[in-house]
Amino acid sequence: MPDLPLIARAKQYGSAVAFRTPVGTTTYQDLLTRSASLASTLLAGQPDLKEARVALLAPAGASYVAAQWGLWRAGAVKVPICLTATEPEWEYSLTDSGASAVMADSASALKIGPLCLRLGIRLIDIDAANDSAGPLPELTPDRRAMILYTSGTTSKPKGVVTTHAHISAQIESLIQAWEWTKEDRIPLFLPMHHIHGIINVTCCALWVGATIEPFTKFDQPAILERVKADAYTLFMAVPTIYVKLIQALESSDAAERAKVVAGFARLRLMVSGSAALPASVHLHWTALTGQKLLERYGMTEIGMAISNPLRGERRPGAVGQALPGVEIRLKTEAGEIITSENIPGEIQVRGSNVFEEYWGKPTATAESFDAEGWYRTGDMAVFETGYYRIMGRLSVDIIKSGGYKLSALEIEAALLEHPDIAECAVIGLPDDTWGEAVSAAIVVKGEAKLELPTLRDWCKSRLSVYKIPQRLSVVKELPRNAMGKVTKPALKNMF
Ligand code: MLC
Ligand code: AMP
Repeated sequence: MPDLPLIARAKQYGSAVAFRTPVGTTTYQDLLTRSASLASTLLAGQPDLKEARVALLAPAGASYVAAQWGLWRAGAVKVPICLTATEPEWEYSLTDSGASAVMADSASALKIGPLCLRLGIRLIDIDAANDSAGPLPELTPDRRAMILYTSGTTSKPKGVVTTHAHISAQIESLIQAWEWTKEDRIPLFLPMHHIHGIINVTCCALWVGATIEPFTKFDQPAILERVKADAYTLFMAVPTIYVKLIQALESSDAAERAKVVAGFARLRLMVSGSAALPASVHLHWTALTGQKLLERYGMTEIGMAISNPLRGERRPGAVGQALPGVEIRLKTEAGEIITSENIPGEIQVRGSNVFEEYWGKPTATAESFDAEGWYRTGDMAVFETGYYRIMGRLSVDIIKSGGYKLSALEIEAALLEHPDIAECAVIGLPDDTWGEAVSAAIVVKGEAKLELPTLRDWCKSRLSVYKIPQRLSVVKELPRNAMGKVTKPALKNMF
């Protein structure tokens, strides 16, 4: 197998535009040339990096993809890290994955440079590297390709390992279901350390020869200008973004709103996912723009699994049916496989889309699959008149805020380092914009006083901004059961 599928396909697209920005375009050939050069820089004379882990820290765009392809072509495993993470969070991802190098754009290289120096990790400035391309290794699809850190029911994030074959399966399923073509044009404003941005937008677009317009973040005014100008055929976002767009449109003047709405109405498809899209938001968006959002369900470990149809009813509040190549079943807590409608159970998934392992955590990997190789998602759903509807999660320790999956335990561990906090418990409270808002109940030490703004300031050097508590309740004691465990459902009433 001479080339990875994404690379082999890119070779067919040659002079087609892969990335468009206000200052210019990048063709598929440019990406191939640049990635071959970066692969040589990484290889530094070795024949194959043999699954060495290489972290990637750069904003969405052509340089990011050139680096991603470069490290893949050199035989390395990509470890994307969050642009806005704190230094302790970066350090955890680098040391847990055993990264041997970090590839970063010039601005990010300045920020992460001191940490790389302290950890003895090679730092490659993507913008400066310029080696001539040398021989590249031959790679098979079963090689590990990516480790994505995901928060869960443990206090530290786990590294989700996927191979090139898993990634191809995840991409091909979406290409088929949503009928991607090379005529598609899509804005990319989601973070590049999660699958929504990496797989659903970037990899799918580049698989078919489509064009991406990258933004370093969700730059609403700039994106709306482009929507008005018919720059896109597709739009993929998390529910928080649709809520923010509704707020923005409803507060803009009628003439401006009409232009933006007309732009949205002309898109061929708008997708929502990564968190529950309230039916009210779905209906509101349709009323405003005429677009029926297509809601789908996925997870870092499995890619996308369930989707409303491209053609057919897109049901508000439901996520649809299994995607091509993905097997879904529901299982009761008692372990019975559910075969009829209207009985809730845990979603379990099987297929070539499902990840390989949690990096360095064989026990966690084994526990997440049942005896027949079905992956246990920890999400509850029910099948109703032909559509799955997500009902919630089995664990109270997982929070979804702005589309980010957060671990209550990780946030609690950080808060407990505060000198004035004796005990704490973190939960997600319903929030119209963010889905859930990170909320902390704390017991302070002695007569200490603690208020939300000071606590948030203290958190900034320890936790990414989206993990920092939005709400605080100072309590005399936390509600506990007979075993001494905090009863999180009872906590909700304390806010
Ligand atoms: C940021 N802020 C928050 C917050 N995140 N407040 C409450 N809750 C949160 N979660 C605050 C900041 O502190 C800041 O406050 C202000 O909002 C603006 O911050 P920002 O970072 O500039 O926000 P914005 O750009 O508006 O970000 C919103 C967003 C972003 C929705 C674009 O959260 C985002 O990109 N989310 C997507 C995450 C994602 O890709 N998830 C997919 C995971 S994969 P102040 O006071 O400083 O102004 C997955 C699988 C699947 O789930 O199925 O796809
Ligand atoms: P992550 O681990 O960041 O990939 O997040 C995956 C989780 O997001 C899933 O386990 C679900 O809990 C949640 N999720 C994704 N899509 C949806 C959706 N459409 N509706 C409800 N929850 C969703």
